[in-house]
Amino acid sequence: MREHATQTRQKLLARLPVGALVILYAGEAPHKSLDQYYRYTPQRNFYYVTGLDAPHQILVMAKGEEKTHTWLFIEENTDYIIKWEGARMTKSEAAERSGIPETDIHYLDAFEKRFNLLMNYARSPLGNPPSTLYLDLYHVRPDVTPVALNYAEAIRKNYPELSIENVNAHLAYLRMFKTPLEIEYMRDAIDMTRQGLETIMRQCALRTHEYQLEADFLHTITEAGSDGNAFDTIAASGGNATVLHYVNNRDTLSKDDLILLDLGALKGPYAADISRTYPIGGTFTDRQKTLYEIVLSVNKATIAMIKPGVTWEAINAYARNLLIEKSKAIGLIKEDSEISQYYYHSIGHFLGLDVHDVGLYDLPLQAGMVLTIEPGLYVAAENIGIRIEDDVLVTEAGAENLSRDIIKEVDEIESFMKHAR
Ligand SMILES: [Mn+2]
Repeated sequence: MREHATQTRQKLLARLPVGALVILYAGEAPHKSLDQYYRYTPQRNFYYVTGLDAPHQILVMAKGEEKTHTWLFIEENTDYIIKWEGARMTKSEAAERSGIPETDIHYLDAFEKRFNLLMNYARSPLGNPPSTLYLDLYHVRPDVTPVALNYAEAIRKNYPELSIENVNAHLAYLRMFKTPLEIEYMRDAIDMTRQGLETIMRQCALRTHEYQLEADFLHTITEAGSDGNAFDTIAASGGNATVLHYVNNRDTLSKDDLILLDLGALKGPYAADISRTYPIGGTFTDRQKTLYEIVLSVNKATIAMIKPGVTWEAINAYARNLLIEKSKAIGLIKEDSEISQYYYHSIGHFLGLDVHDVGLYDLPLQAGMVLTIEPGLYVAAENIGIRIEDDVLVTEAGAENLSRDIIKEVDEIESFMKHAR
């Protein structure tokens, strides 16, 4: 990731004006309960420009008239930390992984002094101190203060002359275009997801509850070296599958039902996001097959239209119209508008460091983007929910389905489940 992180820092600085000061925080694990904390996961924008995944670190980049300065501030090891939590990343490790020279890496207690020097008119190493502070001002909810504003509170108080801008939009733009290294990570994440789904197909006949299949998946991807689930696994059998974000997974499995699995492995911090729908007993009923084939044909036809220049609006309209046409043909609906009872989400989203990745949805597709294509049909009255989701890379020539090795044809699934044991 060193080359990659170095290049993303350069790309980001190239987009910003002279006088820009970027501060990105690695964040920390949120509190869970009493003395327990959630496991740390890197702030994706911090990871993107550093390749580092340790908490509390701070990246500072300042763009001057003639030169730029990049500093990284990291935690210092203490006897206590070494004995209780394990040694923190050293300066040389951080330099090796981020591409930031070791001489520009300091401990966190040096931050204030260095920052004040940077802001000093007479002595700033940049000549002129920066004028605009770029922070990641992503709002989790409109009424929740972005965490970067809290972290930067002292800076804002001491230097009210710094105007504040949001660096999030610049990073969101850059992150849409995946580099070959990022695509390799995502291929690995998808392949581990394939292995997990194959375990589920193998074990399905032996399992009595949804959560056992969730565990089968996590077991397989963990064994394969994954950093865990990219998001909470959806293992929704029967009518549970008509709830789009069903993650309870406590229900019993019934042989006559379908199970909808929406899950993904992480490779490092990169996500896969795949949905497959299987007959729990190993064989689709005629009715299940009819509905499944509709979703599958829309999945395949929509993937086939992906190429540079196509818009999200066009993809959404195409998939929805095809679902309408095919649902009418089997008598599921009469009027176009009725499709909303059976298909109530959009066709997909960008995928990358975040599962619902950052990006601009009004921009026509361009090579290097990775997106999901996930049509579905949810017929609550029949306890049937079907979604088939693949991860697709836009290429110069069209598109590559990165998850093409995860089987989805009816006969392939039935044959796999039949011969699995
Ligand atoms: Mn998805």
